[in-house]
Amino acid sequence: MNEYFIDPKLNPIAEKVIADERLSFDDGVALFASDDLHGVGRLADIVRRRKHGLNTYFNVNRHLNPTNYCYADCKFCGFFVKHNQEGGYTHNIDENLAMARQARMQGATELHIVGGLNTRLPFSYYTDLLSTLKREFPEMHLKAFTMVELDFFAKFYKMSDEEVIQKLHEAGMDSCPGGGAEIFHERVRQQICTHKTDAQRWLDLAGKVHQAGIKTNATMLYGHIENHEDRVDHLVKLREQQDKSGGFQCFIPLAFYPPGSQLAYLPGPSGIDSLKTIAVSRLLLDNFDHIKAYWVMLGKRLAQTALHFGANDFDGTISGGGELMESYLVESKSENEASKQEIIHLIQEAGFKAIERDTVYHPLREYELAA
Ligand code: V47
Repeated sequence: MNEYFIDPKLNPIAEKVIADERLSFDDGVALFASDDLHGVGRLADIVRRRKHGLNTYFNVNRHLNPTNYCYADCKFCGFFVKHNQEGGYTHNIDENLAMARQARMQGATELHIVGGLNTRLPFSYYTDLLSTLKREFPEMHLKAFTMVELDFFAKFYKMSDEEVIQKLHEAGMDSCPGGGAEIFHERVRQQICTHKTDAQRWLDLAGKVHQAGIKTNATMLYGHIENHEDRVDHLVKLREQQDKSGGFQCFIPLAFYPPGSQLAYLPGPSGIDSLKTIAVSRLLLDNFDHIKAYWVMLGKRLAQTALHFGANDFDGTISGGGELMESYLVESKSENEASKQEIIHLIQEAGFKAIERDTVYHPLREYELAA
């Protein structure tokens, strides 16, 4: 034990954290290897409080998943369907509009729009979707399409990246979600998502989107076949890209949920692993403002605990659901619907101040700590 009350092996890392110095790849591996969960968490909490104090953000949002047809065949995904299989759907514009209208009536300020890589839709489907949503709900932020979808659009519809970004932006795309990053290491990608955008392309595209003045998020899917070094490699690659292009707002570690996927035989990450992963992410990603505890995948109780392990964002209410999200329901369906009041309560009960935000982190309403 020592002045930080942590495993002495973590002392050199603690010194760096206190001095606000950048941690190395090896520091990341050592943090993952440590059995001192509290120690790792306390270091992450120092950084979290330095950046945000007690502020903890959430928004009111809904997911729209326009189609689940996808050619990519990712082994971890329980959402996609191939064109020759049953259970596929593509929502027409009116169906998407009806879901958006319902979300707006429930106070949503954001639509999070992602779907499969559908080879039977014209590009105009996506631009029409965005422009119709924007026309009907100009005040709603459209957080739409991952780097994997942008890559698919450029290749499949034979456009330059810049053209794709410009056309979608003009149609109403305000920012991009962080999905599709999975684990960047090629050995892992070859096994879990071999047909998908590779790491360098994902990072380059994020850079191009940032260059166009558009914010994006970043994710990491953990708890499947990757090892700790792969996770640290992923985080360091994101940190390097952020140094270059600076447009990532938030990092979201995504806990792998095996049921329904081709990797259903795997156990998925434990709660301890999830808390440690959130903490190490907070510590390594010194140039990311926000770390999200995505309650849909963590479950509400663990997400609440994660606020003490470096996370400062709870994601949103996700009112009305979304088919992709429902493919990784960690808790029962009712448990997976959160009212705004419930999120505020979860944040306040954990000892933090709840702040409703818009997608780009402007505070909309603050809820003081309960007396
Ligand atoms: O890219 C797919 C992951 C991602 C599973 O940007 C799975 O604010 C766990 O990116 N178990 C999509 N994860 C979700 C996503 C996201 C979520 C919330 C907020 C934001 C944001 C982004 O979900 C996919 C993939 O990595 N995923 N299948 C699964 N079985």
